[in-house]
Amino acid sequence: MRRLVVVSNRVADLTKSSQSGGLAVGLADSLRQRGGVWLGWDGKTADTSENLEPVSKQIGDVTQIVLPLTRQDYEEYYLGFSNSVLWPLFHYRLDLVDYKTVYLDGYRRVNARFADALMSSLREDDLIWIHDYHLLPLAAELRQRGCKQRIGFFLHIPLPPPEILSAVPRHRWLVESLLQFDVIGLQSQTDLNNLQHYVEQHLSSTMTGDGRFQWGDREVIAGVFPIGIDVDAFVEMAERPNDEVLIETRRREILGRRQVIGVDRLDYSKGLPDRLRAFARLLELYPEMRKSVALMQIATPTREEVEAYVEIRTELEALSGAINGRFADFNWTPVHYIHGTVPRDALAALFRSSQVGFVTPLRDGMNLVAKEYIAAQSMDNPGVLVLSKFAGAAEDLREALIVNPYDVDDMARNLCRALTMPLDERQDRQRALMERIRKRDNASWLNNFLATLEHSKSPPPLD
Ligand code: GDG
Repeated sequence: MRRLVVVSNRVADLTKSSQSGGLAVGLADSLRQRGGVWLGWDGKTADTSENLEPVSKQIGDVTQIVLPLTRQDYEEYYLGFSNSVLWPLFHYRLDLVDYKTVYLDGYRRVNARFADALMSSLREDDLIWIHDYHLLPLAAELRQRGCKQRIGFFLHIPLPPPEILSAVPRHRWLVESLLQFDVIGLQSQTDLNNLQHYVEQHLSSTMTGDGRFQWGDREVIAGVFPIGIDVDAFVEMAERPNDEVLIETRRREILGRRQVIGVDRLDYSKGLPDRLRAFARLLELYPEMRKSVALMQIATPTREEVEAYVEIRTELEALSGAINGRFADFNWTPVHYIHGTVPRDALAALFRSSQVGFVTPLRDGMNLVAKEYIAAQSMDNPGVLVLSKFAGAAEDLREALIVNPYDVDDMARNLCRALTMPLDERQDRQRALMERIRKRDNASWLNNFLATLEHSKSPPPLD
């Protein structure tokens, strides 16, 4: 088995266990099994005068290499090109793209530093796996430095159609850089189709049915590798009694009230304002729902230094206040809005005790919350997942109630349907969904990707 080298914007804490979530844990396990290296930013910003050399730490068979960024790198590479250009662009939000040439300069500079930091640690037969939109040009930088190893890339976010992608300056350079990878992993068939269309329209190359195409003297494989969760670990966490959640659940049961739950990073791609409006519309269209259901929305702070994130926070606070002002009674608050982070075990227990999982992103690579909500349900009395058709997860989770996140009335009607669904239908849907998330779990994502990268196989077909 070849040694694995993982590169991502941030390094995960390899000493932590399940608290940090499925992806990091799955990758860390794989690194431990094969031995390897994990390179990434440590989340700190240093003054230019400080030492910017990468720092290595040995944790068992894994070498962790962390790279500090300067404040300028952080502003241009991280807040700038990654999160004010690529993130909105790749989520189809051209209106929010804030392009500046210095951002692109910073992005290239930091990718070059990642490449410099990695080159001296590589062995001849390493497998290199690079993650996400922060590091699109990293394979190209490594190739320029003579790297011959197989390099894979996984894009965690959507890939937009060429009409959108081509709106950003230097889009051709971006995609040509991407083609320096040997394997390009995407979350959904829609994303793969978009890549195929770009390559045909702008680079005059054609992709074969099994995702292979020729680029110069190289063969590139592109494929769909839907990311999943560690189902058993999440089931176990959800089944474990959590006293605080239990007290709240009992109180709701006594009052005969149901709970709709939403959990997201506070990001404009997650469709939060229309989700809140849809909940208000439910109360408007079906007055009998008043006092019998509440929405708990957990919105975890993220990227608070980017203007668009400040705006969405203000909007949501105003909206939840307005809905509560309009509908609340002395003993019932319709929207419980939490701007904060909840421990993972409490989250699992909250999913289990909520009758509806409300997941309505405007665009999402996959959306792991949808899969976690399913894993957390009890078969005796499962809740219902209401899921946006624009989440990558919707390609697979067909037994969820699929909604249009731009259509507030459609979401309200489906919320009502979920809240009044008979037990046998809920159980049928839950059984099917559980099978689906088990089939495409964290381990199968990891193994399929690494097998494709290692053996240059075509990606396994999806059904
Ligand atoms: C990107 C792509 C893709 C959230 N709030 C809390 C908390 N979370 C956890 C959830 C879930 C994770 O964070 C969020 O994952 P998502 O997949 O929903 O979304 P992104 O963060 O946008 O992730 C996405 C993913 O990468 C993987 O490829 O699916 O499409 O955008 O695990 O449970 N966890 C805790 N407290 C919180 O308050 N503990």
